[in-house]
Amino acid sequence: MSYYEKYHSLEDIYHWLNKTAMENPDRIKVILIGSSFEKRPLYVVKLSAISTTNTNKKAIWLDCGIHAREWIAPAFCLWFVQYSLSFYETNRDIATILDNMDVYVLPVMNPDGYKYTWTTDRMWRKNRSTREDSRCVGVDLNRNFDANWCTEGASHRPCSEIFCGEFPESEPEASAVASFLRRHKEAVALYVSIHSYSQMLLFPYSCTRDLAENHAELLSMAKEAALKIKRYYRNNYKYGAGAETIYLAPGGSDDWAYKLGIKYSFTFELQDTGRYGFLLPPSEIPRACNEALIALKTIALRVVERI
Ligand code: 0X9
Ligand code: ZN
Repeated sequence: MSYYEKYHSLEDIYHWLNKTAMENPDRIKVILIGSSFEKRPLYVVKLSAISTTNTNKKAIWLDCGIHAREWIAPAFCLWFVQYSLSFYETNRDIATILDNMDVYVLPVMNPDGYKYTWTTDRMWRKNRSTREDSRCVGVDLNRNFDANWCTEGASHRPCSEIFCGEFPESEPEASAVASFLRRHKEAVALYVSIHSYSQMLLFPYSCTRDLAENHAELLSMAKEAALKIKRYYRNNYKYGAGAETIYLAPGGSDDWAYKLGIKYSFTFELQDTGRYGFLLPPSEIPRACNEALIALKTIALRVVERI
């Protein structure tokens, strides 16, 4: 069984990152974008084609593990990096994507929460920030972004699983990602955030029932990706605007990135639909990741045509 068919502890993932960067110095750069509440580093892997002479290259942003218990998400980020490194020479789709776009990958956006799911509480969702006025720990990082922040679908109560935090970007993890994207917003053409579970390909908005300005285009991209998953893996993924397809949930990273001007913005909810839920067995990692990969490739190729 390969390294990528298992779940890995946070320490393992940091080690993997270091090793992968050392072994691929011409393809990978590691960028420190900030640190977590408990002061763990937030590393982004910048993945590029070898011969990058084009300095105005567009980019894809991919983050995994905003929610601590969704272990398949970091597993997918690792899977994606490995796949891109291994198949650049032989897979035309991945070559087309990397020849036209760099990919910024944040494998674990919530390292403190992820660590906590390995040591103490497997079902932890939020980050691990503390506050003076409450004994409850953690903010839902996907309610902490500045997109109709803390309206219906989020909570001001620190003990809630969907606590939005004191103010938008109050959390160092959300603020590090938002600052990086603000600095790179001219380059980043596609934003993708990986979650689980429920098998959905979501796009803005989730923070309002209004339709995104390019709703029809996002819908057709998500539909094509879902059809590919169906054709290759015989699995059903729902797709649509977040507010209609899953629920109203303001303050999410996808809506915020969209409002920043990244017109192609998606949240993927990977396997399954509830049999194992967050406890997806390692034996299911390859299929879950391959499904997400084909969806990501499909959408990224459509974005390449438009940039
Ligand atoms: O509620 C969420 O944050 C996501 N679902 S999960 O079960 N992984 O927690 C859905 C996110 C959809 N996008 C936004 N709400 N912006
Ligand atoms: Zn999630």
